[in-house]
Amino acid sequence: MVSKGDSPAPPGVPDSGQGLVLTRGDITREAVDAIVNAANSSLLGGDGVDGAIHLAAGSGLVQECAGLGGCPAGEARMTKGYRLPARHVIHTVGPVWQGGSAGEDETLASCYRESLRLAEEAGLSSIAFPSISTGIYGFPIERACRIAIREIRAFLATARCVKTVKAVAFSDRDYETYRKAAAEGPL
Ligand code: AR6
Repeated sequence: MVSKGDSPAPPGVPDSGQGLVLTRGDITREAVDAIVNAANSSLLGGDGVDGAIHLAAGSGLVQECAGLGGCPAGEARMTKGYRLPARHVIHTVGPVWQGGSAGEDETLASCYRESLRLAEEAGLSSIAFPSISTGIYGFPIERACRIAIREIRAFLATARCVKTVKAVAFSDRDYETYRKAAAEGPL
């Protein structure tokens, strides 16, 4: 599933339900092995997708997170999914946008790589990402989508366990941005 309606999948984007899958919706509804949370370094919850994930998961999630001792930007930590349909949550901390010269691109790329590495190490096969850093943290979405798609494709090329990586856009506009970035081909 990549495109809406009957439009064909853009080049390089499989529509078999495996590989990179672009979709639009609320990530808390995704019944995958792991959803990724765009957290802050405390891992104790916040607004945006972080707030939505904690609300849907219930208080068990923040209790487990409290034992993790936080997480630096660019790294990731895994917990159980509690009341979510997803079995696990992978919490990663994106960069705060500071204009683009403060290593934001590399930190964002690291969030994708580290989250995927944890999923692979745990033997998971499906994982769903929100658009990390593009809300409250202010990272421009076009630039973030290119980085996300580049890292996901590179990872899938060698992954053994992870078969499906969903990029979940929260709005039609964000979905279109992902679709255009994916249609550009390998980035
Ligand atoms: N499902 C999918 N995507 C969502 C959802 C949802 N339910 N809700 C929001 N988004 P943000 P950040 C999208 O602000 O920029 C928190 O307070 C949203 O439209 O959630 O990484 C943390 O604790 C946007 O495209 O995360 C941190 O303090 C994307 O998710 C800070 O915000 C990310 O937006 C992290 O900021």
